[in-house]
Amino acid sequence: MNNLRRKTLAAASAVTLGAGLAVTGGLAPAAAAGPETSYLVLAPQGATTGKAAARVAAADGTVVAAYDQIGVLVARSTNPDFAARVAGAGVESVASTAGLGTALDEGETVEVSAAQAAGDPTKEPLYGQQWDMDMIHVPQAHAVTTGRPDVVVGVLDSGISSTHPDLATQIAKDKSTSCVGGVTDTTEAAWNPTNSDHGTHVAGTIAAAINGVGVTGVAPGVKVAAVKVVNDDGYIFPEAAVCGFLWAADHGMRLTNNSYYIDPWELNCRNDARQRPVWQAVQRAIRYSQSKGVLNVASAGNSNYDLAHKITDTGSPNNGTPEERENLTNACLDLPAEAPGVVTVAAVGPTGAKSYYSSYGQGVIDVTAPGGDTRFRTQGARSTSTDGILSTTFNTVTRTNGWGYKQGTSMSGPHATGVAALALSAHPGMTPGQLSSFLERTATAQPCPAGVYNPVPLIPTGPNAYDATCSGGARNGFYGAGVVDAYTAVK
Ligand SMILES: [Ca+2]
Ligand SMILES: [Ca+2]
Repeated sequence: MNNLRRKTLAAASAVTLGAGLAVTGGLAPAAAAGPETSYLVLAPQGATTGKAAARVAAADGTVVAAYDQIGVLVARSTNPDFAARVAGAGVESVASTAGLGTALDEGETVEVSAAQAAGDPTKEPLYGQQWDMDMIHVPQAHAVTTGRPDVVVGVLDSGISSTHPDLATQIAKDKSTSCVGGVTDTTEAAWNPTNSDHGTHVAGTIAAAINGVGVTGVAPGVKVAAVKVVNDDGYIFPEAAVCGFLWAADHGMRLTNNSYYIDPWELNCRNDARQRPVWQAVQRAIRYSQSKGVLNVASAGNSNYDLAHKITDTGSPNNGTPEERENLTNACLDLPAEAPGVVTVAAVGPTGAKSYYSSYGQGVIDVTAPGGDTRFRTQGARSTSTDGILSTTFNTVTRTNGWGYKQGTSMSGPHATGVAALALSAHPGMTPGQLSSFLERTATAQPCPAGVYNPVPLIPTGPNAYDATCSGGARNGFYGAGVVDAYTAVK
């Protein structure tokens, strides 16, 4: 049902971590060494990782990152029996993350050319194409505040182009890092984009500068930090996400934007033995970040999926052969969107109606925001790029910066994040829970459409492919508490 999210994937060996076979002088070759594999090793909740680290070493593993704050180790080993050998006292659970990488839902970029101009936010040269900013009353908000530079937003994504003329002044370079592989690398090249400009687009929506060039972001007065979690094959692995949440928490960030998914099943089942440790590790990381004052914002997904009624998931894993899993229950969470305390954001198009692709679900969606809808105008027959979201881009082939359109809940999430950043600038001191409630309270409620909703019956995948039914009242499954509003959030 979903062509945006479950697109064809580049062939990828998910865990290619370099030459894994160490030569041990003089001894017989180790029997049956396998490819080097990454593992998450969890100490019991609240325990230190010392015992677990000793078990990793004894099992022919190497600890590449130790997250003592949450009792999680990232280890690598070529020993095929590593998981069995590492289990024991001091280790609550262990799971290989091989195959658990999830492809970034990249989206297509339609580039535009930018003229020069100067002036207030509405006079940015491309502002006339930023319908999204008008919709959430960004100009009115900017008359109050554009945001404070001590509010730093972690963009957990594919990196941010630090040479972009609309972003160069907006990046907290001292707080930016790569987390690919679960290990931090703070060199500027490491957190710049390689094969994807997704993070550059997201960053621009949050904080592109008011500088007479290109576009404006929702909160150009705040700073963004690149926290690169997408590897060069376009995958996000759980260890990278864990690293990203901890990095943001330990570097004073108040918000993170998460326009991605971290499990290949899309719906990660807590009661699945293989996936449970992954869920636990990510859960610990998110809980830790909340304890440090971070509000995490996540995209709902582009599957037009009712997250409140999970029955089957036929598309996953998206880095392997699809298998059908019956009877998924609500114990299966879309991570990080459905982790407790995370602001879950759906998408609307230029009319304010649900974007055809946006996932939904009563009790799951917290708010909605502009994500674009390039199909509604022709009932699905054709794509109209200008109904997408215009932001900053980086052409990974020509290595040049620019501006262009993308659509998706990946684009709506950063609007909500930007509004939260403005709110925090205008009303400092809110806890993550208070900020989340405030974001909902200041949103513009929007009622459910009646009956079966489908703005794109002519879409080539079939007349009913994007059917969806909204349930709920003032707060409902399509729009949550409503469309975020930058002005009511700062006035
Ligand atoms: Ca600009
Ligand atoms: Ca939520």
